[in-house]
Amino acid sequence: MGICNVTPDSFSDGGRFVDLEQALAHAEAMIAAGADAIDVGGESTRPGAEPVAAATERERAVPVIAELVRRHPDLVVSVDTSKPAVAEAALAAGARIVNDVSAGRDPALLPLVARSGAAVVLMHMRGEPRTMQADTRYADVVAEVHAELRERAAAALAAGIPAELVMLDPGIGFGKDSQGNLRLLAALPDLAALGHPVVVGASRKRFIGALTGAEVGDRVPGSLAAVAAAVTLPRVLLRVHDVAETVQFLTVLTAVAGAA
Ligand code: HH2
Repeated sequence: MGICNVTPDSFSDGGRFVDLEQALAHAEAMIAAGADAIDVGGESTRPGAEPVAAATERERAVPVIAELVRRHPDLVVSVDTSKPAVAEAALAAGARIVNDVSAGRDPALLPLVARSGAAVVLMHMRGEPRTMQADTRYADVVAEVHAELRERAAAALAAGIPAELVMLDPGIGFGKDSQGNLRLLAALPDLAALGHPVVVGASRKRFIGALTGAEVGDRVPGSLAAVAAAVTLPRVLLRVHDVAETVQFLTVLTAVAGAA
């Protein structure tokens, strides 16, 4: 799933795709490179980011979604939002996934997704983006994140979303330190054992810089290492910035596995 941030302030590509044509050209390049899905977001959730109004987020994201759906009827388009008003407009425009970094914190979101027949990504985050890195201590990060996701998945099922349409994401970088992120990546098989598809978004994130010293634009190799940690899962959606590099990496990895 390629990332299309229609925002002025995203951490790795903020400001590059703020208008409709730029965002579409970026999405088209990712589709040509082999993306199966595109995640369109109109609000940055990087550490320290300020929230934006629903109307602003909707005006940024929905025209891009509508045009992608019109041009590529088979493409899975996802909307990266926590706001029911934005999700509703995106679903009406043809989005098939609501990617919610707050895991359905707004009580209107899960029933809305259930009514639409779309899928939902429930991502773990501690607090909110503005403050989430203030306290990254856990007694047991894996146990706590997985327990919370299990509880949110139960809420999604109770709202009427079928289990195969409820995807779980440990929220790499969302209120976790580098060691916490690494432990969550190492524990992905345990997350998958909860019985839902898993989503992993480690692309270009800060823990890669902390480990290697690489600046945000130079983190493709580290991002691919995180992909390697996720790709053995039975059902996984990889949220990435660098689609061509990821597809090449997965093509060779899969070919070698197939030749064994
Ligand atoms: N990470 C970001 C945003 N949305 N959604 C899911 N499911 N998982 C993630 O790990 C995730 C996410 C943050 O990355 P990015 O979109 O590149 O930056 P920003 O939030 O600054 O727009």
